[in-house]
Amino acid sequence: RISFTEYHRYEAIQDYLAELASSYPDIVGLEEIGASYQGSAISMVRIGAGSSSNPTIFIEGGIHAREWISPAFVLYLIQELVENENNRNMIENVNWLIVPVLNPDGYEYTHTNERLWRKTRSIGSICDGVDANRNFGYYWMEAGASSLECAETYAGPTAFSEPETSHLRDIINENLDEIKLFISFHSYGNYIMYPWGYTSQLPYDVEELNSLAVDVEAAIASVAGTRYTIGSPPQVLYAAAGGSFDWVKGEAGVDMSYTLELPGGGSYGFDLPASRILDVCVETFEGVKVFYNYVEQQS
Ligand code: 0X9
Ligand code: ZN
Repeated sequence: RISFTEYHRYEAIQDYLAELASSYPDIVGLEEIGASYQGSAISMVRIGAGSSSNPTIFIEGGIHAREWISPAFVLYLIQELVENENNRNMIENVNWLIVPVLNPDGYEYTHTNERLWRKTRSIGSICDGVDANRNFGYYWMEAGASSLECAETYAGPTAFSEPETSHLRDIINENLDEIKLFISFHSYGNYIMYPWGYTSQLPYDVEELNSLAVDVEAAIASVAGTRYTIGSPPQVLYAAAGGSFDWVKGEAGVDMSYTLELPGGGSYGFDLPASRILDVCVETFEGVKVFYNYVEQQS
């Protein structure tokens, strides 16, 4: 088991996932999608208690190193899916592919060296690290991304220069037939965003993306009154190309693709106090149930 009263180091997260896979071999699979730049295994959990051809929801956490509530929530989601009997339908009717920490090198660096590190840890010529959420190859570098190595939003020397983003691309491509919905978890600011990040133009199916987001927002708000803002990144935040969710929709063709910015707190917004983890997890899980219901009803 793992606690939700503190944030965990990468090794503890990996140990928890291994323990879960060995305790529930019939419903939990643990795979390595590849190695990070520094050689850590990037894990993906496969959860399902129904047919392997069931529709699948893909969850990405921890792409940005300092946004600790993202992996924390994703681990809570995993625990609820696997260990809470009341959620059995959620794994009988839908399969889940979940990467809790896409950027483990950066995540560890925020624990050991620099709490507010955002990027990967690939070595550069002047500065290290690439913003993994500017590194995906769909209108790469078109907006809101920097070509300067030292910038916080450095998009990298080329699209998919980072092993972390190229592994995510490959594992999504390998499971494309089943993936019906994608969510990337970030913090902070309470936003439910859908594509496009790279342009202020809206996708052809914006009405469907928006109406599901409205239902998710209402479900989250119903728990403790936490409100989210809904829209595309240029509408509600800023334009930015190279995000995973744009690539997932535009290139991989998974139409229902979202980015959630979970609530902030602490001194910098990214350092939500550990005492707040569980409340955020409980309300956010209600939102994920709505995403689940949508996918289940489509099938
Ligand atoms: O800038 C980002 O990548 C996200 N915000 S954060 O504060 N978590 O860094 C916003 C992502 C929205 N998606 C894109 N614009 N691609
Ligand atoms: Zn982020």
